[in-house]
Amino acid sequence: MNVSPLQQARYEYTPKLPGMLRHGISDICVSEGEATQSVADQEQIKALFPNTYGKKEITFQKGQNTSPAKKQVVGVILSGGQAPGGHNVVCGLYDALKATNPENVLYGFKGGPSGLIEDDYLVFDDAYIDQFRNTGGFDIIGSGRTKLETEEQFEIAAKVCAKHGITAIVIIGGDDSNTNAAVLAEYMAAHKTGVQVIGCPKTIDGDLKNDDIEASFGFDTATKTYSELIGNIERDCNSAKKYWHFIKVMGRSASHVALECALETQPNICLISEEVAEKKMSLSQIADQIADSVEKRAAKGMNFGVVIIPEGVVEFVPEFSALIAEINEMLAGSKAEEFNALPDWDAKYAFISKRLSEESMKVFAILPQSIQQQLFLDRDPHGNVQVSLIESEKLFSALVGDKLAARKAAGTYSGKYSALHHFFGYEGRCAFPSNFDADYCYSLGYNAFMLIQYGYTGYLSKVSNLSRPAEEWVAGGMPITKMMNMERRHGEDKPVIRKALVELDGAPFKYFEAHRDQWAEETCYTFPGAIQYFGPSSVCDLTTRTLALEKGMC
Ligand code: FBP
Repeated sequence: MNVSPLQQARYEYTPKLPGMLRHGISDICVSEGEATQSVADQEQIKALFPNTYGKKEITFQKGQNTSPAKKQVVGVILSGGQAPGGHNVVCGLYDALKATNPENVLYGFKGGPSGLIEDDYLVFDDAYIDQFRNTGGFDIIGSGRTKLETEEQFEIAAKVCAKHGITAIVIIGGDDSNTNAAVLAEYMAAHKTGVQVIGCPKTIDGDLKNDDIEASFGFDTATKTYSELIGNIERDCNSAKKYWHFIKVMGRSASHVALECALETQPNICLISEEVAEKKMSLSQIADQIADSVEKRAAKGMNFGVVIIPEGVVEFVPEFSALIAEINEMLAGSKAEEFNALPDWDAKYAFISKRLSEESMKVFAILPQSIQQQLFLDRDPHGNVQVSLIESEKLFSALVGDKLAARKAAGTYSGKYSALHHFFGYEGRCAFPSNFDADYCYSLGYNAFMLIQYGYTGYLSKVSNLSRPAEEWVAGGMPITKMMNMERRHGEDKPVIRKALVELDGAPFKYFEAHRDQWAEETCYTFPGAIQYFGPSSVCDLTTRTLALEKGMC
């Protein structure tokens, strides 16, 4: 197989383990901490997880390995969106499993959780795994978004495990997948299947974090990749001095990705969805905020700039969410057919204007026609508007254009405004993992096996102290139930891991807030450049500004 020089060099990279895992398998012992409680709704969560609730936090240490010498057959699943480093979780898991006993076996279920249900798998060996070390992507076994959540699926999963003699399943996924890992662990324990379930925290969105999990893997590499591209655009923008660039970045609901990129590149504007929701901002207010920056910069002769927009922002604009809810209602059931049968956009517009409330019609009316039409074209299997597909970068640039035209007419603005659009999402999800993600992921996988070997189930592989050098990282495990609370989902109260949104009183947002007025008016761009894999540790091993600020390191 032909490989690039970097790919070859990355195959040879040795990921750094936490100091406590570096002494060899026979010298890793376990230290149990206090019994845990869920973050909220303790009685309800305890009742739902009678076999896995209240377990102790554990930490690994240097010392005699006392785990039972049992042959392990482990199955691993990659769940949800790709995130750089997933391959290294599998590699770390494989290496620890084989170092413990060469007879141990690792199955990889293909295409996400459905692979387990459909019994679609491969068995890893050295030659296969070595092609994926320190590389991006999830193509080692593929990923998928099927949810493992029903009793029927669990029953099939238990049968598949019994068929192969599987002793443990490792689920690498986000908040939903790890919630389901906890439910599966409880099922396996309640039915005395002997199958343990361990989760690993993944998502570029950065929204699986809490008091125990400092960062989800992939966030570091994805944000570094986007920040490199944004920095390059800023340079271009400051060279040509003729465009306003509107850049949407991934992050389905939380704005951690946008905020981290802003901290890395100091754009003129970065919207933060959580702030938009908190201040109940309207589309018009947001457009005014951006137009103010355009106007101030134009007054200084700078008809250019960069705006970062988080993918999920429109869902956080209250008037927009209300509009979406009305449209979903308007086209529910057979009404969609009536709408689709209308001959042209004018007829459809008349249909819409008769049915929307006055407030929603006002919002609808200010949208560019392409966005109005998008709201009726791209619908999910339930017939709902797919908000994530809305081109919000184009929406906001058009709204800003309208604001500036009005200001020009009023004589308060006389600059030039020409907008370009970008969406950075898939570009970052399969990049070669940064050294941080390569090390963190390998450690998570290695650690997951140690949890299995010591008999734990319903735990999330936990590696902490991440803002320090890897030598000082702390490896262990946390019961997933500790991170759970009850939330209303699809009309039912469900136990879930709480999604971490950007905290407006947290250090990363506070830093951004303290500097953004200056960034909006002046040109303060910073250029992070490409991820560096080889070179001084001060350049290659740096993690995110978000983590550094959260830990008071800068
Ligand atoms: P996960 O939450 O599964 O990690 O995925 C996050 C994400 O990358 C979002 O940022 C993005 O909105 C979404 O996946 C895109 O999903 P898809 O790959 O299905 O297009």
